[in-house]
Amino acid sequence: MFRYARVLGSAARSRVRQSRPAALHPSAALAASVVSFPLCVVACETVAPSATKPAIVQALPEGLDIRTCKVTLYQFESCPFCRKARAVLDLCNVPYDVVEVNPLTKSETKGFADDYKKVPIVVVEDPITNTSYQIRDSKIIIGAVIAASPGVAVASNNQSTRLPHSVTLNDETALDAKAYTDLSIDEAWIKWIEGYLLQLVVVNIYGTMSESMETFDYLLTHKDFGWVAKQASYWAGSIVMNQVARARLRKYKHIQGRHRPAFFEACNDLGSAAVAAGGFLGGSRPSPADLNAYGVIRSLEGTKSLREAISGDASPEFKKWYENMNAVVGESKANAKIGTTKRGSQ
Ligand SMILES: N[C@@H](CCC(=O)N[C@@H](CS)C(=O)NCC(=O)O)C(=O)O
Repeated sequence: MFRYARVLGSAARSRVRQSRPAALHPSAALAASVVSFPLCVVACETVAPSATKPAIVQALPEGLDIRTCKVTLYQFESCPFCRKARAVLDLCNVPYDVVEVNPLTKSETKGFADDYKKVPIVVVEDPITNTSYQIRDSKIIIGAVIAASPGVAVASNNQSTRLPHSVTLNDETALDAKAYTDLSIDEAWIKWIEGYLLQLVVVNIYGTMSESMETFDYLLTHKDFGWVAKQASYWAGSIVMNQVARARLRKYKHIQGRHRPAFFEACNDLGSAAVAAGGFLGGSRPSPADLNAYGVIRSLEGTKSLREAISGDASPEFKKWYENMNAVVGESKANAKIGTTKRGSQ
């Protein structure tokens, strides 16, 4: 991350230099960095680190209903992993505050998570016992929030959906049938979502300069930037992320020249499995795999790739699944945002 911070720092201050293509790093972190970077310089408003350290947990104590607690999501706006956390909190009707983390300093999480550099982190404060917990990693957050939301209709152990189709980006990253050995169907889909779908998302939204510019144009509509900061973020972000995506495309030899059709095929794979199972990967109810996929897909918001994918032309089944997910997740339950940006509620 800090490698990118340096790249971005110089990019925003002058012109973007040909950095080492950041091909191996989560690109959404980079996007968030690009978007947030000028604010570090321009606004410099940070949230004081917490005095006490919430216990790191994989699950909340049995019997604790998360909806009776104060919940805070530490995130980057564009991060697909953070979108997953938002999806599960929204689905489970959990009101939560959102803290936008400064990707350069991480000052918002440093006070209680100095050993963990990533987002999302969800902090849960139980007002009855006065105890706080932190949950790290989007997959763990999804499981923990569902388990602490009694009454929410989520499929726990789906058996009816088929496995994802075998896919390959290049010889090293092949997700073939062997990759799913010993995994449950839901776990297999989650592996496919991170190992394949997410990679296709990156190369599709930043693959050409015009796509990259469109993505940043959209991301920046949600930011209260001044004109100069906005222009710096827009140009630096679009150029750097386009280089990231192009480097990945060079590496992903099996989808070269067909990354858009490959993305639609992946959407169709997901959608057709879900519709055949009853509307969701989890059958008649969403499962953790649905939430993982939905978070990744939601990070495409505002892009041509998503518009085309949900037009129904590419896959009516994917469109149906996406509509089903929108319906069950519903409106955002997020309260006002706190953090490096000065904003009201979203
Ligand atoms: N396995 C983690 C991955 C989280 C992740 O990679 N987050 C990125 C943002 S998209 C991040 O925080 N990167 C910051 C860094 O690596 O310094 C999860 O599922 O939550």
